[in-house]
Amino acid sequence: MNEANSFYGSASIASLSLYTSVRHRFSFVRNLLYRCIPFVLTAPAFASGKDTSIFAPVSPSADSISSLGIFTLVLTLGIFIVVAGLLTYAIVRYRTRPGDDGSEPPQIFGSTQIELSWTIIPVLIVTVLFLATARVIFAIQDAPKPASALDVTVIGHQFWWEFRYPELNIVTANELHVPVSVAASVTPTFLKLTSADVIHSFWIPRLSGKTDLVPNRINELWMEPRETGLYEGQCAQFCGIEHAKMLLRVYVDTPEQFAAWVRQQQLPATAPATDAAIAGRRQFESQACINCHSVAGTVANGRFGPDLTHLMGRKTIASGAALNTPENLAHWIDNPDHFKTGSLMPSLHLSQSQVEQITAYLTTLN
Ligand code: HEC
Ligand SMILES: [Cu+2]
Repeated sequence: MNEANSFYGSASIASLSLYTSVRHRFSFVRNLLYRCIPFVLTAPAFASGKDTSIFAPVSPSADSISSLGIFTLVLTLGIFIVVAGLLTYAIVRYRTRPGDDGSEPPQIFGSTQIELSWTIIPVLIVTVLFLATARVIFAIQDAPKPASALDVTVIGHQFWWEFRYPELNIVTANELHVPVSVAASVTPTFLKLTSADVIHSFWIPRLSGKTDLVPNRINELWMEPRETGLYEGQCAQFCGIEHAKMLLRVYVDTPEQFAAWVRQQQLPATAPATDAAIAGRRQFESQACINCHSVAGTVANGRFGPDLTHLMGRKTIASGAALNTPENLAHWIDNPDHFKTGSLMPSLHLSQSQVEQITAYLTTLN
């Protein structure tokens, strides 16, 4: 989330710089340079901002995409330097000088040599870029799937992510757990992507390329993270009013951590023990909550909202819109607009004590 902020920060510094430069037209170039300095200085900082940087890949597919990106950047930077250099040279060399007679310079017309060169060179450059890109696309798409691979189905919803592990019988939301892939245990994760409503897009820049989730269609994506940690991402397709609050969190666990997480997720929901939690469960089951949410082993089997069986195993709620604390849960149940104005969960206008009881129940769902 912070990375996203710093990104917007840098972008707005850049647009502000351009704006101020345009206003002071007299010293346009000088201003452009001065005003862009903060942006140029902060750009590497946000580009290397660990969690979402495209320049810090930790998975082979993200690696090759990143190398291709750098190759393209270097090539186009070369073109930019040549073109801008020639342009600057021409502007300085042929500027108006005192005593110019105002006559036209000699006109050169119809030089086959020049015309051929400015046709052939760009065609060659485009061909090189095309071939390099096609190579990366096919290498990623055709990568063999080892038997040890983990399968996950990702379903995009307005405005949250559903993760299903068909072989492990796990359903969770918004926070994906995958094992790290090391030489001793090669465990890439193969994702099948689809959508329950509109088009969303799955993008964890450090782990893989961006792939859309399209209704009635299954797209595929794989990642093979080599380092443990938390990797963040964001729905990359405008999918409705709360698109910007559709964050993605991928936890890359050690094989032991992942096994423990799987065991925990496979357990049925914990039975509430305290009076408040027992009353809360009764409230929960008598409200509309159960039409939209599932809690394994109870009457709640809705599919419209996130599965709540192991709600407390998640660090955030509502796709990263808020930290998963009892206070935030109470605010959320009272009125989801508190964190996410356009969320598709309605406020059920519960009383203060109903909210407290339901919160007490939800916090038992480990
Ligand atoms: C009309 C369907 C609907 C009803 C009714 C409903 N919810 Fe939700 N709920 C949702 C949706 C959709 C989301 C996901 C919102 C988002 O992130 O944009 C959600 C999210 C949540 C979350 C956050 C889960 C997470 O991991 O992000 C909790 C907790 C929750 N609801 C609890 C409740 C409780 C308790 C009730 C009953 C008082 C309830 N909901 C009623 C649809 C519903
Ligand atoms: Cu989306």
